[in-house]
Amino acid sequence: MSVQAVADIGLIGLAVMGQNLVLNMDDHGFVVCAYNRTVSKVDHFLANEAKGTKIVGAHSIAEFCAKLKRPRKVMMLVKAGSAVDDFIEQVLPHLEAGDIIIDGGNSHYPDTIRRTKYLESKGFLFVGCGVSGGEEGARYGPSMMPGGSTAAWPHVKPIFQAIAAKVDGEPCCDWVGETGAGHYVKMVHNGIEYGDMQMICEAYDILKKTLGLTADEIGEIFTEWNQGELDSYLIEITRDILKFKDTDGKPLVEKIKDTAGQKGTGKWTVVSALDTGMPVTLIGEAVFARNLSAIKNERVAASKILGGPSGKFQGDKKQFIHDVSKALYASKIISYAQGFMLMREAAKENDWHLNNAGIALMWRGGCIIRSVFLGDIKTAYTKNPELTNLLFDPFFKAAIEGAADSWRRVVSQAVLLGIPTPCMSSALAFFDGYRNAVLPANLLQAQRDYFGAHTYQTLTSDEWVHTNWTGRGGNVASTTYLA
Ligand code: NBP
Repeated sequence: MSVQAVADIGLIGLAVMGQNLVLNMDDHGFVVCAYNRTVSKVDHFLANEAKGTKIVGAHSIAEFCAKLKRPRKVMMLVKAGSAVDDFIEQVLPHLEAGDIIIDGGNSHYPDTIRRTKYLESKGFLFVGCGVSGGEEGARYGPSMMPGGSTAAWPHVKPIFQAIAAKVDGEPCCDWVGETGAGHYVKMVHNGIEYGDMQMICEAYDILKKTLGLTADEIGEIFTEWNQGELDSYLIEITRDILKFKDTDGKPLVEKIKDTAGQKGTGKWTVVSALDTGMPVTLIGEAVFARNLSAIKNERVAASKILGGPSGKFQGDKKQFIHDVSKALYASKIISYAQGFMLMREAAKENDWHLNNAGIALMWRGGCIIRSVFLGDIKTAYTKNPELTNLLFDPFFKAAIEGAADSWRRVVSQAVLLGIPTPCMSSALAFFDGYRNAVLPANLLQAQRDYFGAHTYQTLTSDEWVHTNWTGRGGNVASTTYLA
C-alpha cells in the first residue's frame, strides 16, 4: 500500500524543543509528521501531548519521508554534533533533488557551512536555523535565525514566520544569509546573552557591596529599571529571582553557590572574535568571569591570603543607583556594538550578506536577550543599513555620551572598593580606546621592531621600515605578515 504525502513538514527529534515546535506548527495549521530515533517516543507523543491534533507520526525514516509533501522539508531538533550528520545520511536515500533539510539545533556554524556545501553539491537544499527561547519559546513563539541555501527560504518562510514570536505584528524570523550565517548569528546571540547576564550580575554586586542593599531592595530597583531603557526579559527575570523566597522566607538567590556553568556558545563567540581579530572584549570578559567563578576553592583560599581596600562608599545613594543603571546601559550599548562588529567581519570573511536590522528584529522578541533596546537597534539599522558602527548612530551616540559620566563614576567606585566589574570596566576601556585617534601602539611597534626586526610604518608613509635600534643587530628586516 502506498503511503500518502500528507505533511507540510517533518520533524525529527521529539525532546523538549522538537515536541514544542511540532505543537506550535500544528497550532498554526500545518500538518507535521513526527519521528524520533527511539521510535516508542513517537507513539507516546501521539497518544499524549499530540492527542486530538492533526499531527501524524512515522515508525521508520522511509515512512517519514514518504509522508512529506514536495519539496520535502525535514527539520531536525536533535543533539548537536554527529547525530545531525547521522540523520542526514539516513534521510538522503529517501529524498530527491530540491528537497530541504533543516537543522534547528545549536550546531556550531563551521559544521553548518560544511553541511550546506555538501548537500548543495548533491542537489539538496540545507538550512541551519538558530532557535532561541527555550521550551516556552518553541511552544508559543521562538526567535528563529535561518541561513543556508537561499533557494530554500521561500519554501520554509511561511511556516517559520507563522510559528515565530511577533513584535508589533512582525515575526522575529527572517532570512539571515548564506551557508552558516543563521547558526553564526545564533552563536553571537548567545555570546551577547553571556554579556547581558554578567553585566546584570555586576550591577547587583555593586549595589549589594557598595550600598549594603538586600536582595529585596535590589529587586525593587530592578522593577523600576524594567520600566525604562533597560526593559528586557533578563532584567524582568532578575527582578523575580531577587524577590523569590525560600521556604524559610530568606532570598533563595543568596543560598546558591557562586560557580557558573556554561555550554560553550559564549566561548565559540570569543574564539571567532579572536580568529577574525575583532575586539569583542565584553563577551570575552563574561566568559572569563564564569571561568573565574568556577574555581571557587582556589578563590576561597585566595580570599584568606590576599587583602584589598577597606574603604566605604561616601557618596549620594540615590545618585549612585541612577549611575549604576547608566553604567549598565552604556556597557550594554558597547556589547551590542561589538557583537555587530563581529558579525560584520564574519560576513566579510564568509561572503554573507547580513541584514542587521533584520537580526535586531529577530532578537527583539522570543529569545533570552529580547528587549526594548533591540527595537532601538533595529531603528538605527533601518535608517542606515550601511551603518559602520552602532555608536555612530545619533541615538546611540547621544545615549552613551549621556551615560558616560555615571559609567565612569561606577567603574571608579568599584575599583576603589575592590569590587570586580570585568564587563563594565572592559566596556569603558574599549569605548576610550575606540574613540581615541591615537593609541600607544606606536611604542608597541617600536618594541616589536627592536627585538624582532618586525618593521613599522611612520605617520607620514605606508612604507615598512626597520631601524637598527642598538647598533649591534644587522639591517635585515623580518617578513611582514599578519598572524
Ligand atoms: P536534546 O539536545 O536533549 O536532544 C534530544 C534528541 O536528540 C532526542 O530526539 C534524541 O533521541 C536525539 N539524539 C541524541 Br540525544 N543522540 C542522538 C544520536 N546519536 N542520533 C540520533 N538522535 C540522537 O534535545 P533538546 O533539548 O530538545 O534540544 C534539541 C536541539 O535544540 C539541540 O541541538 C539543542 O542544543 C537545541 N536547543 C535547545 C534549547 C533548550 O532550551 N533545550 C534551546 C535552543 C536550542 P532519543 O530520544 O532517541 O534519545
